[in-house]
Amino acid sequence: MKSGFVSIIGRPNSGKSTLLNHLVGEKVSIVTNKPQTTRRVVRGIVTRPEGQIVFLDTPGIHKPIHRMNERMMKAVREAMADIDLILLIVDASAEFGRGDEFTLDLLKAVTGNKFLLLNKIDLVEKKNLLPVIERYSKLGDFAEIVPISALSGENVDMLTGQILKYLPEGPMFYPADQISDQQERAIAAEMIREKLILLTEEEMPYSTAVVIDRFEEDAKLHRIFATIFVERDSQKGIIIGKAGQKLKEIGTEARKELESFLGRKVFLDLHVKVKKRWRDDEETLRSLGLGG
Ligand SMILES: Nc1nc2c(ncn2[C@@H]2O[C@H](COP(=O)(O)OP(=O)(O)OP(=O)(O)O)[C@@H](O)[C@H]2O)c(=O)[nH]1
Ligand SMILES: [Mg+2]
Repeated sequence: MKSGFVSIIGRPNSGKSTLLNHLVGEKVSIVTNKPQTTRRVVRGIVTRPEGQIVFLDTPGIHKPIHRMNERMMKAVREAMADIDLILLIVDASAEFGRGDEFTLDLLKAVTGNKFLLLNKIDLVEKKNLLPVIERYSKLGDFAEIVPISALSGENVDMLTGQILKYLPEGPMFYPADQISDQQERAIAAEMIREKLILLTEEEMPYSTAVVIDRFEEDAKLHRIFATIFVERDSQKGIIIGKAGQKLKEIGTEARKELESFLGRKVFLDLHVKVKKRWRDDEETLRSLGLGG
């Protein structure tokens, strides 16, 4: 049988996590309409009679300002080394820019097979895809170029078959029924962060983090206690909202999704804490799995 590791690489918001979820068939990585959602590598595992593919969803490629963002980029570089196949995913509905050039430059240093995935074709007229394909064929060395819609799933199933062709013979790395490497605790933190990002605006998605303080289960329910870190008092106020309304909304949304994921009742307790410049604080980064 075939098996291997396949990294999904691309700019923020290009649809990497959406693609991972579609490939795996379940939500294992959070998705939002705002860039820099994914902060750590998330593995999604697909097992077929022909073989096993371990996909690595990675943070979007961007210029780091904070230590946290440097760690995110380090994770991307590590996911490009020692890998069987790289899937570069680009938003075909967006203008080509310097960020795309930067991404292609990073990829140039990597030997080994690469696919180009032109994503969001549901938003693009077919005739406008050709110039994008031509441009990328000139700039990069791609074994396959595949137009897809990670959202609708167009061409995504076919992609799995194509990927398997490029993988070596190898063993199973995970049990056949395992779909992700993430522990329930980590998934809970991510689901809370997803709702936080979706329900807040401007700088908030970037300057918040979620840490699970306690994760307990008994016969009836899961009890989850989590802290949301922000950088300033004003941000704390925004997240809590008038009479605690915003925090309540975030908590309710997260709890509903956690209950359906865990298959049982959840008691969720959220606290907001100000921690100045946490994005540059090693200890906090370590507690978030972003330590150096
Ligand atoms: N119309 C359309 N939207 C898509 C498609 N794929 C992803 N999106 C949307 O694009 C946005 C970003 O998707 P993500 O999967 O979070 O993107 P990402 O590349 O993981 O982003 P980061 O984690 O921030 O790097 C979300 O609003 C998705 O719903 C697609 O094929 N078509
Ligand atoms: Mg993502």
